[in-house]
Formats: sequence, structure tokens, C-alpha cells
Amino acid sequence: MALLSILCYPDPRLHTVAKPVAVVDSRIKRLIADMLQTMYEAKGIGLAATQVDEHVRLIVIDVSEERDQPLVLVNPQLVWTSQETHINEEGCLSVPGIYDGVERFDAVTVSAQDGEGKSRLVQAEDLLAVCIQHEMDHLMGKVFVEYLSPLKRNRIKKKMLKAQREEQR
Ligand code: K1U
Ligand code: ZN
Repeated sequence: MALLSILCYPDPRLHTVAKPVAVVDSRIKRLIADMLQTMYEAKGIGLAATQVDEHVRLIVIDVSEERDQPLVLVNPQLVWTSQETHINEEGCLSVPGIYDGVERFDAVTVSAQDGEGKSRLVQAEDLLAVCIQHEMDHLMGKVFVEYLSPLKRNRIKKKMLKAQREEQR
């Protein structure tokens, strides 16, 4: 297993639209293992392949307290969304230190393949539903700050670029 580097906003590669995974082969299985290790090490509850500069439709999630219930979704597709929505506080490993409210469906059903390539249907609510929607946005090249006002987004962009310049010194 290996730790992967996470792209930081406003890296333009975060806006790449991911392609479907053709087959869950050994390369994809290694990527899944590396993404899980990277997500746990970064103390995140989710990670999309886009964030590690791999532009395939693959996400990993673990919203459990014990951090022992990994969920792997390959080629996820939303098949149902609740009518009800709520604004939830979100963070993002690609936008460290920034948290803000985003409106999301309260519950979703997703069809996907698991880490072995088997088809499955996942019914999600609460934090899991929010996390799935956040990660599926990444696969479409969308970062959560794009739901915020242009003023907030530009402030965040400047803050991130300043932090990245200071890190390089
Ligand atoms: O995609 C990512 O960058 C991971 C992201 C997932 C996420 C968190 C919160 C709401 C929606 C999606 C994170 O894991 S951010 C760090 C984190 O652990 C966290 C932040 C806020 C609330 C709960 C967890
Ligand atoms: Zn994110």
C-alpha cells in the first residue's frame, strides 16, 4: 500500500471529469487500497479518485466511529434522491481548513460496483448520504466551494494559494 498525494484547490486537475472504470482489475484494486490508506491517514471520511489525480469513477468512504467500515463505490450512479434537502457543514481534504454549508438531499440510493466488481445498491441517509454526494461531485470535477458565493470562493482561492506559496518556501 502507498500514501497518495491529495490535489489542493484550486488545482485545475480537480475539475477533470472522471471516466468509468472498465474492469475492477489488479490496478484498480491497488488504487482502492492506496486511497483507503490515504483517506484514513488524512483523517477524512471520504476520498474520490479525482483528488489523487486518478480520473476514474471510484470513491472510498468510511463514516463509522471506529473507522472500520470502508465502503468502496466503483462507477456510482444516483438512482433515487429524497425530496427533502438540508444544509450541512462540509469540509474537503482538497480544501484544508475550510468548512461551510452546502444543500444536499437528505437521503440517496446509489447503484455501483464494490471493490470486487460486484453490483450493489446502497441506500444512504445522514452523513453517509452527504458524503456520497460530495464525493460524486468530485468525480464530475466539482469542488464543494463552487456552491458558495463568488466572493467566498475567491477569498478561499486566495487563502489556499497563499498557504501553498508559504509551504513551498
Ligand atoms: O472529499 C473529501 O475531501 C473528504 C471529506 C468528505 C466530507 C466531509 C464532510 C462532509 C462531506 C464530505 C472529508 O473527509 S473532510 C474532513 C472530515 O473528516 C470532516 C469534515 C466535516 C465533517 C465531518 C468530517
Ligand atoms: Zn472533497
